[in-house]
Amino acid sequence: PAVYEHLLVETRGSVGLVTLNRPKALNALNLALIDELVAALEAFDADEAIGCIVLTGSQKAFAAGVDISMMAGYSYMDVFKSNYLGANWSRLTAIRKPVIAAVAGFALGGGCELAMLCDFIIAADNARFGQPEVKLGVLPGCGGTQRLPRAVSKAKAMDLCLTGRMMDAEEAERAGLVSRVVPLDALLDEALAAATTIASYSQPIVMMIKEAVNRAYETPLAEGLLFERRVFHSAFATDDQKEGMAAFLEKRTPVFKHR
Ligand code: CO8
Repeated sequence: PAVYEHLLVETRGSVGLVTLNRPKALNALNLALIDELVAALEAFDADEAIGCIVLTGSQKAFAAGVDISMMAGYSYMDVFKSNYLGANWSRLTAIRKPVIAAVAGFALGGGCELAMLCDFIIAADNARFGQPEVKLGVLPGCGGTQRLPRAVSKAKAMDLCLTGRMMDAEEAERAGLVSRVVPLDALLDEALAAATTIASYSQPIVMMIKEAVNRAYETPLAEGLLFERRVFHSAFATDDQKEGMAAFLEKRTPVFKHR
């Protein structure tokens, strides 16, 4: 993998691991870091040998938000004309392989939004989530007001966005924002194990699952169900469906062709 200034990028078998690495600023997201993140995720997305991606930060912070020192001096025209953060954020949502966020420590503002943009979040027991933008005289701008109420309840989303308070890992799990909470020391192993499992399955099928689940957020139920059925039918055009079902009947482990 390429070398980046604000990221550590490595592979662990069939898993691509991206670690946000701006420790002096608690991984605050500046434009250079976000450009690098897009490049690193797109490179793994294009790499045939990679089946799943894990995005993580440090033990102290996943990311404490978009870089405030960068934003402080911007005018309306600066952010409007550059479509500030808009284009890159859209590219991150276009990654087709699953991306797991492994979150320890602070995931605040843009950091919380970045975690929510991933396909699911595994949290360490010291994780803290929040949308503190209100304290800075702005509002969440990278999906917080939209993804948070879809992930938790309206009540919880309003509470977090309006008060700017932080929610700990236990509360985040209860609210449905994170899929599992694990001890801090076990976080990376747990995320890599989940990613390795996903990468052992048929890659096109995994992509279809991601696409179909995401569809649930874009369409009325009837349309989503129709989309799912069409994609389900198309799975029967793959040799991996033949292999997966044959292996079950023969009581052996499947060896998927498209991994
Ligand atoms: N931006 C820039 N620098 C940061 C940020 C940040 N978001 N967060 C932390 N840092 C820096 C601190 O300034 C400090 O630097 P230095 O050592 O040079 O003074 C260093 O990281 C360590 O931080 P602290 O000393 O503050 O560490 P503490 O453990 O005392 O506190 C906190 C940790 C509570 C996380 C605290 O740092 C904090 O409150 N940070 C800011 C959190 C925040 O408000 N995040 C939201 C940012 S706004 C945002 O993300 C909006 C996105 C929408 C943009 C949409 C555009 C269209």
